[in-house]
Amino acid sequence: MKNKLSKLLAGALAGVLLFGVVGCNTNNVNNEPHDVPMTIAADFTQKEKKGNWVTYGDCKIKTQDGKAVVTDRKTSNAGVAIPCPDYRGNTINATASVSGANDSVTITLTYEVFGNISYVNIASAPTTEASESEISGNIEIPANAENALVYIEASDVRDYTVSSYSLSIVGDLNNLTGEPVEQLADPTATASLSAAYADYFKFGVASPATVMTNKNDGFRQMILTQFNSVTPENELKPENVLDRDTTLGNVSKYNESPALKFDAAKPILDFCKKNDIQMRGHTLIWYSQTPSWLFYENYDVNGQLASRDLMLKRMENYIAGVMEWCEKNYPGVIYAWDVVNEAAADDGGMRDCYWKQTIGDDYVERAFEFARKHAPAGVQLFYNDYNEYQDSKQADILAMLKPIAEAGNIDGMGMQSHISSGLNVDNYVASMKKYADELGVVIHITELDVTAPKSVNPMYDQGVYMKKFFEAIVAADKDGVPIECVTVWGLTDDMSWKSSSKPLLFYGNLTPKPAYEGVMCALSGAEVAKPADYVEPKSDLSPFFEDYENKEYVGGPRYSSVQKIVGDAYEGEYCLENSEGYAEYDGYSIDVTQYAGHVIHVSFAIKSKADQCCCTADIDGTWPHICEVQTGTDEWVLAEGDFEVEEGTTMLTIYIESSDMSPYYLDNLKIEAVN
Ligand code: 9MR
Repeated sequence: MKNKLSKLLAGALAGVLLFGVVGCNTNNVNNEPHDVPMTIAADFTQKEKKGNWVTYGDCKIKTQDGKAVVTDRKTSNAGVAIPCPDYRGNTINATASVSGANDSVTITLTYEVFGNISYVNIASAPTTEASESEISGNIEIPANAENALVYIEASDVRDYTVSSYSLSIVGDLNNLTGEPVEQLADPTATASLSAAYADYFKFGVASPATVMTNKNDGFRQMILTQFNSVTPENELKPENVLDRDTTLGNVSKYNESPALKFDAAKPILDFCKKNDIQMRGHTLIWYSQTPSWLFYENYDVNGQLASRDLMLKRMENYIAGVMEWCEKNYPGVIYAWDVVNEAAADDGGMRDCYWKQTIGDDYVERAFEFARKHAPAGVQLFYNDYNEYQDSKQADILAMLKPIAEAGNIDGMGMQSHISSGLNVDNYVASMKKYADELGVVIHITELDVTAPKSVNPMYDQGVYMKKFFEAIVAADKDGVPIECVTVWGLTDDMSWKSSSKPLLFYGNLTPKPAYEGVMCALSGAEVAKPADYVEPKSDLSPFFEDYENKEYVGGPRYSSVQKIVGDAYEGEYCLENSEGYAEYDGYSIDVTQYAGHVIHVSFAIKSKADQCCCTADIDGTWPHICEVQTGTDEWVLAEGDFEVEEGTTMLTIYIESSDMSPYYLDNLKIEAVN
């Protein structure tokens, strides 16, 4: 075993050192160096293109009183967009003011990397028809991204109006207009993950269909070399499978059984069939990426929601239709289906959604019943969710799935595992074992990606964490926890739905990352190599102090909140403003890993219109408050508290959050070790 592994690792290293060039990219970027504006603002007094905006997807946009009114939206992602191809390699801020009857609106970045299209959500906000919501967030665009464009999508296909929309560079401009994008490395030179893990579980990957139609063969070679299970990233989701035009074209014919189409998924199914790779079907019943018309009488979103009986028929026919079509045309390719995705709510109980509203709380049970009835023999049925390892969410999921397991209608728990390298692997493995024991099901890790830490050596630290994570799951597998497949959610960092957090095993040009090496080292016992640019982490316990007088700060947003130095300070001239977060818990965040093994004392002055502000530690799905303070009067108040940073902590951030989305202002932030 050891010999086989050292050969595999030698192969991996050769892959890094000798990467051959495969394929060439479709470089649509204007490679002549030219000036790039720091801000691109849509001008809705001007026509498309001339006003810096374009129409994205199938919808109509008319300009009126300096606003863009978006109507006839055939899909929820159709709307106003700003192209920003010259912004590649930069962090940008996107800000829009939107009103409309959709529940929420999202700003999304899309770009092409080496022929594959990626979509990255930047920020979301609830919307109403009566008032405007401001949506704002930051995102990093990969240096190799071509045709970058930022568009406004919505939870629904209802109209929306945009009164302002702009993109701007955060920090200094990185002008790459004169730089060609990189070349792809030869993926066949990298040792195979699926071969290395063959004794334990399948090693899978999520892929978009663009990989199969891409003129760069590298991505297909990568799948064939590395993985033995494939999940279509979006192509088998209801929004791609439901045939809107045919269904709405003959409502009485399709009333109980919406028409289906499989054009989006065919290239992936063909690839899997041809290459004898098994597929995880993802996903049948989901609150998201399912068009709202499915849930209405006569499929008319302006009418009434359909009755329970009708929705049960539509649900059964949808599940049966998808499973039967796949089995008939691609027999044996799909070995597992995510029957229901993300039915548990983040704040406890079941998530409110159209399925629950129309059918009732038993919609999950009914879905599994129908799936069992129509699934080909031997195809495994899964429930799939995120934050599934957190105690309270796990309790809700277990309660929901118990009757389904008792009825014999579920075979597996899909642990999505969108995690960070702060997650405690022992707790994670314990939760995995609990699912298997209490439900009598097998386990698939279905969407693994690991946010790189905001440390001085993020790629290396992520690699070290991957080693620990895979050591723990291999140990669990050896101990009898039935882990049958581990799927990573994407091929490369640049293709990831959260590309800014660099969560995958391969860089954008297909070279393996330290994260890949960590996965391999989990089997060989070798240490992840320190990179040439490794920086010794600070080990001194000198106190941390920020008064913002020199306009500098070392922390950053927990997700996408925006920090600005502003006046009106508690003391001196300047303080730090935190605003425009993705949620209340998206605040200013600071790495305190250097204090491992010590109790820290945190103190600061804070001002906010929100009723309460807290300083919180970010530990694997538990968020202990270090201190809480009543704000709300918009006066400065002082806060302080102590917290033990456990010995052996490899990554810990603390952050400041508020009870609502009002901005907060921070001054004199001090962190010191007190023992
Ligand atoms: O990776 C998918 C991304 O391309 C889509 O834009 C997004 C839309 O919701 O869905 C992503 O995949 C999700 C998966 O289907 C279910 N679990 C969460 C994943 C990440 O959002």
